[in-house]
Amino acid sequence: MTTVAAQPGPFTFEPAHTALVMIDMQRDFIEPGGFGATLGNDVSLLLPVVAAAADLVAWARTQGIVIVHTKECHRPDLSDCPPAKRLRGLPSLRIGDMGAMGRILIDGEPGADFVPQLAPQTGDVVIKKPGKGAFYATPLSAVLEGKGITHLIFGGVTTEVCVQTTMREANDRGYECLLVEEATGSYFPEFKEQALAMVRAQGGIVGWTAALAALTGA
Ligand code: C5J
Repeated sequence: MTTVAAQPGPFTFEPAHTALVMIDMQRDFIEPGGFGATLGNDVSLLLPVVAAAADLVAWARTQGIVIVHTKECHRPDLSDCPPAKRLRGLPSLRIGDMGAMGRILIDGEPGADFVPQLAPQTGDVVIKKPGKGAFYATPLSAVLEGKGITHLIFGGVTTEVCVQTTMREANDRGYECLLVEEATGSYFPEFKEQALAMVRAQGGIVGWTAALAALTGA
């Protein structure tokens, strides 16, 4: 068993029954010209997350922890993209339109791929998801159950959207969840801080948060 100094209290896990879920570290969210930028966001705000997320993945490999990479993307024919998602707001380009990194948020296009520092390795699990939560319309539950996973460690982007949604889905399914603070980020730094606070409030209503060094030094 490993115990980490976390908030609101210690987080204890067995690496053999733990998975790291790295959420949506894709070029479409992190690089200029992708989905995040079309929505008017300053994507450079997510750059500091990349190194910390890569360090988290590297640490998980040394522990033999299952590594899951999620990828928000849609089929080229958009059959898995609800019109409500595609048509909402006034982005400069919509999902499926041609952008600087290929069609926005479409599976197989360069923009939907992972940033090189977070590229999956052989043996990692890749989950393609059409929604914000990684359990919705994906095989994630079955994969985790098949591997006997009880605890999840989270990183990725963005904290208050896909990371928090997935953590809440996981919490409702009975997983013990830890979010690693430096390995997650938002286009809105204040939303990140509030999301971390929401997770660990009320005795850990959604789970725990911890600094990366607390985990890697545990
Ligand atoms: C968003 C995500 N922000 N991965 N997706 O639309 O958080």
